[in-house]
Amino acid sequence: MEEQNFKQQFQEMAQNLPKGIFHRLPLKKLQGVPVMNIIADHFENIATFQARPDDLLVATYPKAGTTWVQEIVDMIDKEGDAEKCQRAPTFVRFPFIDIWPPPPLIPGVVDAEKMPSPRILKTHFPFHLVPKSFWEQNCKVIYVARNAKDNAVSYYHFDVMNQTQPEPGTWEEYLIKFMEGNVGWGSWYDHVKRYWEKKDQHRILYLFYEDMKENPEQEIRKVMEFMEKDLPDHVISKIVQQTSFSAMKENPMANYTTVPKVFLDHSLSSFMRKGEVGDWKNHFTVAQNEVFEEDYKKKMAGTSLRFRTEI
Ligand code: PPS
Repeated sequence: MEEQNFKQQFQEMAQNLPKGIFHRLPLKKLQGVPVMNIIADHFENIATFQARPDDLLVATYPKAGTTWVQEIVDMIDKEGDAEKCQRAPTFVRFPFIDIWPPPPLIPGVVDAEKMPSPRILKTHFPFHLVPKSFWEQNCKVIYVARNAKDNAVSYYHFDVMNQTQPEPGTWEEYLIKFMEGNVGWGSWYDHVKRYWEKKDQHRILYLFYEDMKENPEQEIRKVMEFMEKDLPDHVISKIVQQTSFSAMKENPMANYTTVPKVFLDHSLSSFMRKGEVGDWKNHFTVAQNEVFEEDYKKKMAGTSLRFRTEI
């Protein structure tokens, strides 16, 4: 289906939704983690999702590079055939299993159930909320982590444009909420640490946004090996090009522009905003940085996990 058809189809669906049903949903605690109320209220249905052994789960804290890795995985799976990867927008190609929206929208797990194998699925759940069947089935998981400062900046801009997320407030207010873990899907610190601790007990490939930026080919090769694929050099070069920020920003099937304005308002900020390492320097004041660093040391004490905030 063409871009315009998707746009039209989603637009019609959005127009038929009861007004405001999806607007700035409040967060609700789920096993200690703040999540959108529509997740907490339906978690029983999500937690019992049946994973299949050949599922590949892309797991991330929001705004860590999910869409980027999804595109890489799809391009590897389709052996560099960009046309096949443009069959549908990101959120149709890869069901987002966390969300249980009100009808007529379809929950991610319901979409996934109908999908033939092998499936590529998305989650932002912290490790302990991922449906147990993924671990029982020994599924492969690709986890992407991004340094906390850039992650917070990206999440702030996203919450400005994402009309389903709580109002972010000012950057100053938002940064405090981020440090307290009082944002959707909870604490960045707990999220990245827990997957890091668990990565050797499960089939988890732990990637860093900063490494992907610095050396995309090297990281794409890691993903390819993890997927047990062997592609020739010219195909890998094509994947590097096709999954670059500039290519994905222009790709309507990867840049979320097919999503109606009632959900994502691109006039406030783009989904494909900057795609850089170190943009935090344009947002953090010196004082904010000092407080952040002090708090970071405490929250990250005792882990061997290290991030780069510049490359
Ligand atoms: S989401 O909503 O959680 O799925 O968002 P997610 O895809 O995890 O994160 C969006 C941020 O990733 C950037 N991005 C990229 N950076 C570099 N290269 C590529 N190809 C790429 N694709 C997406 C996107 O621009 C968001 O980051 P910011 O810093 O806001 O620009």
